[in-house]
Amino acid sequence: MRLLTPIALATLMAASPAAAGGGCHDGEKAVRQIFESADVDQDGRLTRAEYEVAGLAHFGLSFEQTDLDADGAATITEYLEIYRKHHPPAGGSEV
Ligand SMILES: [Ca+2]
Ligand SMILES: [Ca+2]
Repeated sequence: MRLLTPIALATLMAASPAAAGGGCHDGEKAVRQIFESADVDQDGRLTRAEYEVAGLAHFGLSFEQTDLDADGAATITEYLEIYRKHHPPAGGSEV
């Protein structure tokens, strides 16, 4: 089973540069790990089926919200972009 636990997802949502203590890479590392766990066929793209099987709806986003370019699959690039929107670099200038 590759279902993600609510704890893992809560960790992802709660991860912040300050809490991680090691810079923003720890949070992005967690995003990658979750993405790779959900990407069952490991083709680098999360389809709607993979998204639903992994229970990523608990992430708080719909599949459509993670598929930023609406090409039918979410990539790690899209996930990291979403993560960065939620967790802007501490001390960085707001855009
Ligand atoms: Ca896949
Ligand atoms: Ca996409």
